[in-house]
Amino acid sequence: MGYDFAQLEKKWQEKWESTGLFRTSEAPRKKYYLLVMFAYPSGDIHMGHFRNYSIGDVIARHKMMEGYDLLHPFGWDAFGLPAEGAAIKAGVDPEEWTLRNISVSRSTLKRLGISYDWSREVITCLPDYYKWTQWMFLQFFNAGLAYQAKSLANWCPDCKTVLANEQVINGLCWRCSNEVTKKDLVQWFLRITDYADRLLEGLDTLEGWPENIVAMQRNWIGRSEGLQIDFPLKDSPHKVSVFTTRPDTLYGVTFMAMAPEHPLAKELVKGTPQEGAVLEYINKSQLKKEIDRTSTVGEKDGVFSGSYAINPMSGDHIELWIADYVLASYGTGIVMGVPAHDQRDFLFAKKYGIPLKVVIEPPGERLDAATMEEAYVNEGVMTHSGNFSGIPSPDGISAVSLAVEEKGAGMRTINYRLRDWLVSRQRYWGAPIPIIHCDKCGTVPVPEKDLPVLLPRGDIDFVPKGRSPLEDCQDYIRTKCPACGRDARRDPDTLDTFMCSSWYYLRYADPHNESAPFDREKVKTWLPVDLYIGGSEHACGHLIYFRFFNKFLEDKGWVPYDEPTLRLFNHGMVLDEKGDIMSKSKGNVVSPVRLIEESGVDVSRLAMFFASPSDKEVLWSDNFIVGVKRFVTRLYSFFMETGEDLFREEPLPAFDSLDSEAQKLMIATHRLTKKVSEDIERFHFNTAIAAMMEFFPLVEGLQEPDSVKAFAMKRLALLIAPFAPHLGEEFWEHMGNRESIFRSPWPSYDEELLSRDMITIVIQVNGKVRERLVIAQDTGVEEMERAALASVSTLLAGKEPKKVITVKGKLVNIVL
Ligand code: ANZ
Ligand code: ZN
Repeated sequence: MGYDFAQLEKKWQEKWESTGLFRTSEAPRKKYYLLVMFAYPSGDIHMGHFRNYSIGDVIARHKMMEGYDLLHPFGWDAFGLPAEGAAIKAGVDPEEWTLRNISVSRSTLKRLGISYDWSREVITCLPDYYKWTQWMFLQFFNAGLAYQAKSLANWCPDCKTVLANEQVINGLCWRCSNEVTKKDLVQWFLRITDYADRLLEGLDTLEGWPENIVAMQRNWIGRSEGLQIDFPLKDSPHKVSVFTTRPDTLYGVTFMAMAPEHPLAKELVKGTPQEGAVLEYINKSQLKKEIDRTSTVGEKDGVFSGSYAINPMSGDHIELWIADYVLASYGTGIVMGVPAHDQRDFLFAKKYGIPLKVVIEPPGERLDAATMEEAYVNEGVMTHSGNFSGIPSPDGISAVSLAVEEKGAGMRTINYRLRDWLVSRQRYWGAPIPIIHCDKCGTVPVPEKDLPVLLPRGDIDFVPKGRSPLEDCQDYIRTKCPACGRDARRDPDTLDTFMCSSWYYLRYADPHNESAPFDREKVKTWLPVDLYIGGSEHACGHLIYFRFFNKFLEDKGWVPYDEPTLRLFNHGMVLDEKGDIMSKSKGNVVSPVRLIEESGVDVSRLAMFFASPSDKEVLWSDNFIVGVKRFVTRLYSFFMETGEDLFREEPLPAFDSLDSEAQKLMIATHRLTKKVSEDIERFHFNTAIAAMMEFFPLVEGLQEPDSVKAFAMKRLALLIAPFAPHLGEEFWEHMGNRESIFRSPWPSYDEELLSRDMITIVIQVNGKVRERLVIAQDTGVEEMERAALASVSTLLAGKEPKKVITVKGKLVNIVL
């Protein structure tokens, strides 16, 4: 009776399908919405998908066993550049290419046995979906939150399209990793900045989100409270306004610096001797990367404008420079330079011999401008600051702000790093923007009854030219104005695909609705998402955008919840053995299809889970398969060779009447139940599987009584089922059960029984007691060491211990 995984997988997958095991309930009693980030259909499923979606599958199956009604759907983020790239390269139709990839990937996901309700599948490039993406755009437009503006947009010369700020990663295009430049273009924006404060406040409620993602979003939104100060210009009607978070340093200003893109820069030098040098500098700085411009290391350069500003408080006359470490898009685009207390200003002043003026000193210390080697950026006591000298600098911030306001020389303001979301793209494969441009009526929204605005198909030249390919489709572009009936033109751009992915989680609640994006009651039933699983690379893009959509829809009364997802889990990446990213060009791609064909789904899953905790990277090696395969083969034979009679319902004898072998197994069974339950909650599938592997020989070894043996085996089948679902079902059926194992309740454990054999051990670091742990009496040395190292991991701070001394049942001493 060999382990024929292929036959087993087929059998159970067909059964799940025919019995509708994963079909979503229309009237859930106890709902659980498990969302995994949907996929780009750019090829077949890869190891990253396999891991991510299998993690979700474990949780889903576990939740089913806990009695929840699941919504566990899947879909495709199907618009976007790869399809167009294929169209250009291979001459295939983007839709055909996309749908073909979807069908390949979908059948792989089905072979992987993942518990999706396929009847709720969502495909964003089909009109029944993008109709509602367009509808969303119109809701924003009608609310005054979608607008067209000319701006210096991020431009990828390679993709020949604009990019949102969130799609520029360290100055590079998120798609092709080429350098992003700037281009002055008229584009569509969504006013996400109107929601900046609410997006920030919401972060405080997201306790189930990883702290680093919350911090990244907080940073990205970048709220900062400060003071806007107006400096009059000498011999000029103009004034220059700065934004500063450090009004306490106002008396230390020794120069002003203006962004090269600032509109005043060219104007101020017109006809002056400086004009040539300044214009040359402005052109040069356009070629630099933003990240280099703003870094606090490396040279900062600039050029003197010839103008002088006047400090409204001290009356000092100060030089106004043009310098490209100042960004045009932040604050006012001008900074007051305080070289003694700001590092970038310091580097700049040193380069040009601009004087330093110390106005903050560490309590009880003197600072000498002549010998400073870097800016003093900390708090301290104000000095050389007129009436403010002597007061602590944190108090100085409000005191100076007040004085500046009283003088009418400025006011307190709040600045955000967040910019409005640029949503138009000059590409073909996206949802058309449902706007008509009319010479008489201006921008006119397409009436809802005319949605969707269908993307024209057929003979289209996809090669990017820097403007939308749709612009050349005259049949598409030429239309009538819905307001006045005259000749008008459709907007030629398409929507950022991140708009499609900003609301798909709502569509899953009601995927076939033809008269609305979704039914409010259904959304009320299923939302918010109980757990969202996906990659952390979306921290400052998708994961902000979908919160923004949700808040907007809440304002419009469409969604009764403020936040779309209460709990977020980021899985780690799958890398190759050496820790490199898998890619076709490196030739190190591991195919999940090969793995499951060689070893089966369950073995592949167990091996992948066993390799590392779910939030950490996996350095994949086929070696992980070997040990797991041995375990599974033994487990399978053991279960299938155990006669069905053993599992006839027989009451368990009282614990105290059992012999010590049987007692030991009973306790181990309860302990395993607790361990696996807790490990699933914290996504530590690796230790859950290790515990099951350790447990199995105990079951194999027990001779009698049958009832205890049967109890332990049943338990093992239940606990392993979420991880190895086909095996779980097979074992369950073999034991005489007719219903799916996933319809049986998740087992509970007896705390009282567990406490009977627990002991406390001591964890020492260099002989000093640091921790005490409660563990099972018979915990092995290895497990003790593992638990000990984990319990003091913050103390170790990544240091490798020199030696670990373990006394079983007593202590672990870690020597550094
Ligand atoms: C004077 C000063 C003195 C500053 C000091 C800092 C330290 P956040 O917290 O990010 O809002 N700044 C303002 N606008 C800028 C721009 N367009 N490009 C580059 N830098 C800009 O930072 C606010 C601070 O960043 C401001 O406070 C300003 O420098 C600089 F000891 O003003 B500060
Ligand atoms: Zn009109």
